[in-house]
Amino acid sequence: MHIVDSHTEGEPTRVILEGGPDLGSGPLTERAARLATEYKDFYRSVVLEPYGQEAMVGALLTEPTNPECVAGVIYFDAAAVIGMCGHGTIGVAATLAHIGKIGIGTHKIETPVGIVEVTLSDKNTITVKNIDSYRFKKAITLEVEGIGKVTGDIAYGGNWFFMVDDSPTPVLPSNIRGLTEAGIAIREAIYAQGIEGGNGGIIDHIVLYGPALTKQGHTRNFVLCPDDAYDRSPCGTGCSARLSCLAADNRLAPGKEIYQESTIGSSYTLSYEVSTSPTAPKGSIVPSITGQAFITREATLINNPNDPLRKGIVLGS
Ligand code: PYC
Repeated sequence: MHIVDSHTEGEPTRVILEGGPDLGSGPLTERAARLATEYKDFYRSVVLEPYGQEAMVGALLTEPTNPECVAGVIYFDAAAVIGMCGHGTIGVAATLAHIGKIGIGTHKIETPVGIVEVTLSDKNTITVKNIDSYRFKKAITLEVEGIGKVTGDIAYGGNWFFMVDDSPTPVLPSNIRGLTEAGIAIREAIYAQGIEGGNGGIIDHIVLYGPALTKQGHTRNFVLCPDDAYDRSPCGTGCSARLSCLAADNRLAPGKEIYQESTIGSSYTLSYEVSTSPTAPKGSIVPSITGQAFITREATLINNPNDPLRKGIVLGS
């Protein structure tokens, strides 16, 4: 399998250029559902150790159904096939530039949740114009074991997020374990209390916010992903969901830029426009996320049928 690895603001992406499963030529939602149900061992093996690494998101390139798009892509982590991935899209754009498929300028990429736009200012600096994003519910209070009451918004940015403005534990790089435990406890409370996103959407990403550690930063975030790894970048879909909440609360004007810090101190530049789509939910915005990706590896991934760990290291199952 031909792969290109990159990191976007510290968060790894592995793009499968060739050698992935044949998911047919139907809509990307169908292909993503097939990957999720029929090829779970395959996609997990790509990102789990020993072939992958912690926090890695995979991006399976596929033919787009829309001829205006330069590529179709389906994202996954070690736990699930996910709808969209902001850092992954920046990584995919850098990868497509690396292999000479796209150049400086704006290009469209098809994902299972819609078409996104990428603009390459140079081969590393990329802006993603994401799909329509919106806040679904404001100020939901949960009783969380070991923490107590936690209040957050439910918002959509290509994945479903529960976003807590005042993290119950400091958002500091020295507190990854405490943040991870708090994120998992909040996610368990969400599931236990039957809380969902729109149309039964599974809220599988948790974001905790704390004060920025730099002068230009708006806030610093900690993002727990479905595989329990934290996002080293500020999380593109999480930032999209966040922008929709800031817009809904009149805390940020359209077009105004802010800098979102990640837990490790990398950042994205964010802004939004009000969505004009007649089919978008009320209050939807179109987020823009700018960050940098760097290619780290181009390789052939060899999955040896005799390797007892070819499906990846899975502890506790
Ligand atoms: O950047 O949207 C993102 C993302 C989702 C999961 C990991 N990164």
